[in-house]
Amino acid sequence: MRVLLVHPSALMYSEIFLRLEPLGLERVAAALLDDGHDVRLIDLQVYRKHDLERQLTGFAPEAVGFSLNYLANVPEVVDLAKQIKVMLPDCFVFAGGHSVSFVAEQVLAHAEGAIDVVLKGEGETGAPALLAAVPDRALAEVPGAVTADGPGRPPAMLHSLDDHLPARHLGGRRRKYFIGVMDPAASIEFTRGCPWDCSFCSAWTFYGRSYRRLSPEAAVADMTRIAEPGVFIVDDVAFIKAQEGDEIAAQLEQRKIRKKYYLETRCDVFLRNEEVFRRWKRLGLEYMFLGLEALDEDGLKAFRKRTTPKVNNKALEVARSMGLMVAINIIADPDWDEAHFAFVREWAMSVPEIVNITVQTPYPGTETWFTESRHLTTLDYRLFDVQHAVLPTRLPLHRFYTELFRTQSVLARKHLGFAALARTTGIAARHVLRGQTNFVRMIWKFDKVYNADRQYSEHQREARYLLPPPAGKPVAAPDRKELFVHVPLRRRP
Ligand code: B12
Ligand code: SF4
Repeated sequence: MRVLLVHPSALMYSEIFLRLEPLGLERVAAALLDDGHDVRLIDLQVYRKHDLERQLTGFAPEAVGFSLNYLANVPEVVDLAKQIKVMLPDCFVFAGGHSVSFVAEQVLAHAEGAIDVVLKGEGETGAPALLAAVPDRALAEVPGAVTADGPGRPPAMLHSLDDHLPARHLGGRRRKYFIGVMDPAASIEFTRGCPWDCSFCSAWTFYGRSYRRLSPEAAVADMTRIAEPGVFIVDDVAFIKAQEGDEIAAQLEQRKIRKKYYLETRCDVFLRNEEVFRRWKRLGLEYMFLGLEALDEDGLKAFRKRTTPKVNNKALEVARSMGLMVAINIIADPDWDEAHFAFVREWAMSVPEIVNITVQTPYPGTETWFTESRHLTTLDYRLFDVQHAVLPTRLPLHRFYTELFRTQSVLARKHLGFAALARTTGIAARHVLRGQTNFVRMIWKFDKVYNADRQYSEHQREARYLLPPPAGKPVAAPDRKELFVHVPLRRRP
């Protein structure tokens, strides 16, 4: 079958700090190629809509599959699906990915028949099975498939992550993918899932709190296929088990593979497995993202982070001593007032790390979606991107954004502004000379993207598709199995 896979356009966040290859979609593409399909992939983060239209007329796909990892992309994908059904009425349209797995029925309803199936869970097993079922319309039999008639069988977990390494060659425009000064950068996956259970996060609920890994051989084989000098390791929590990080490191050392790496991990994991991180530092680890989320004990408890400010501070200290560049995330509560923002600004300026602030957002698939006692002030999917306030703000909304962006901009200037530019001029010049302008453009784009007026006005737009509110809220945390998309084998009754 001729299959076109589509990744939607970038969200606000990606306009500045990073833009990464659609790794999940590339793995789905690999599985479909292995099954003998003729597959093309277009990423609207780096291509325009007219490029998509050209593919639709030139390639005339028999099936189009959308990646919907982000809730904020739902309206765009629903509208594109509707246009495709007008252009190619016989084309089979399906969507899969993280967020859509939690709102499958609603997205099918918004699409009014333009999306035939939402495929919940991992796509490597589901997508080939789905396309095989299309000729006989035996869609309800496919694990994970949800149709207008409702859900069918539960999604199946991939037997081995070593299968279907990403089809990176399909994307094109790879030089557009970057993260900060790592420009260009590719992405790689070593492990999947997370054994923790933070209340605001759906990474663990998607995979039923399971945690799996690629074999070190497959991980390194994938690394050898990457041409880019920078690599973003997409794992939710990198190197949870020291041995796993060591095994990959040993093979990279043996093959003398050196790259610049960026990864995300937890403070307690970093401290526990300090030696592995030191080894990776020698291999080229430069940047590390630590999700601190809150500065105080109560905040950490509320998020069920299962760590303490003491552990977090110690991790920052050790990372500094190792010469790692650390980025940390703090979640802004819509209840913050001016004094709280000022406190966070002061704290952030007192530490050498890059500080990033996101806005607390209850997402379907998380516990807070059910337990948050404040009423959502909007159900517009586009605002669920952790940059907008969807819960009532203590300050008037515009004032909240003014404070948020004052804080963002103080922090950005600390790293991206004139002082930082003076330090990074060498880097910037080298990038431009190599034709890599992503990083340089990002430095100058900040004020255009992060702007209180823009943010506030986005609340005034007409919303054609509304997220269904959680029923009967607030409630106690639901039975966690009800939150799971995948039920790991050992937990099945
Ligand atoms: C790496 C990552 C990123 C990367 C982006 C990678 C990329 N270009 O896709 C970066 C750092 C840029 C990023 C940014 C953001 N992220 Co992010 N990210 C992740 C993370 C940790 C892993 C995703 C990943 O690459 N996994 C590995 C690949 C192989 O798996 P996958 O993409 O999920 O694909 C599989 C399935 O989803 C499915 N699938 C995917 N596409 C398709 C398509 C079809 C047709 C089918 C059938 C199946 C299918 O099959 C794939 C293979 O099994 C997830 C958490 C998680 N564990 O999922 C959060 C996560 C997806 N991100 C999240 C958020 C909130 C964001 C941001 C909005 C804000 C932020 N500060 O983090 C921004 C917005 C990004 C944007 N679109 O512009 C939330 C999503 C919340 C939501 N419900 O919308 C998540 C779940 C984290 C969380 N804390 O809950 N993110
Ligand atoms: S926030 Fe991090 S540690 Fe917590 S559940 Fe999500 S991925 Fe795991």
